Amino acid sequence: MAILRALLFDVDGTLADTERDGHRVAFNQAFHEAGLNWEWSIELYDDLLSVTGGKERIRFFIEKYQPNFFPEEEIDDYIKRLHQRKTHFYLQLLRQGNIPLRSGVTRLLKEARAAGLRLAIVTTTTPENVTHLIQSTLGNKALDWFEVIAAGDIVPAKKPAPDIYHYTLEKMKLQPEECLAFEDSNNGLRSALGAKLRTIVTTNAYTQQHNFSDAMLVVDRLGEPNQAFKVQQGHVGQASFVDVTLLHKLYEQY
Ligand code: XBP
Ligand code: MG
Repeated sequence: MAILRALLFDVDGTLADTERDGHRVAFNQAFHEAGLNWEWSIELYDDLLSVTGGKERIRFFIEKYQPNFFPEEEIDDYIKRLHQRKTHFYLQLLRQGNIPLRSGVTRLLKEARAAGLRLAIVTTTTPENVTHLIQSTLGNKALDWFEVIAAGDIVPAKKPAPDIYHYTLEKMKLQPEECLAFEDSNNGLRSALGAKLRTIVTTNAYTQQHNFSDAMLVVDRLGEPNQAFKVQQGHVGQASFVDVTLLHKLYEQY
């Protein structure tokens, strides 16, 4: 029988609420700098989030909302350069320390380490975004907590494709039944399920209406002893926040 050996974490929306006040703002800063009059509002961004990956999201936006936009250079190069500036602005926001980790994340990571569970990051975001977020919230040494940081263009097909999870499992030499995945969105859940992973979803403002019917547990946050989660799906017994004991229980029941 398999035992639980590792926890695999998505980043955007799961470790931190990075989208509305982080990525979205950085995209707008890059557009402004490039002299474009594009403005991604909070509402519009909801639609744009249906596509994962920043470069892919810009392309989707142009095709859907700016069909007559033709830059002087090759469109791929244009998007790439614009996205590099977006990353620059996003890293600046992270350095300012304005993007905290979500409720319960730091505690659960520490508990998992103490319990000997292996950890990895599995995300579509650019690698520097991950390292800066971890360093700015948990400190430089915390990068070593993660055995694998699978991020960005390391696999060509981004979530909801399962490729990034397959890549991580292969690197860690683990079977899907030995892991739990943590996600916040339908695209993320589909990616994890595609790799046959049992998945816990923590919803956020952008994703609370998504379909999570095949998740093992759906809560509005991991929570803390003094900050209970709201359960939308799954059986938690008396628990009011996600800790390693609850993870083992869910893992065995599911
Ligand atoms: C997250 C994303 C990311 C960010 C932007 O999806 O889609 O692309 O919005 O990051 P998930 P980059 O949480 O499912 O991994 O601009 O660096 O691509
Ligand atoms: Mg996410």
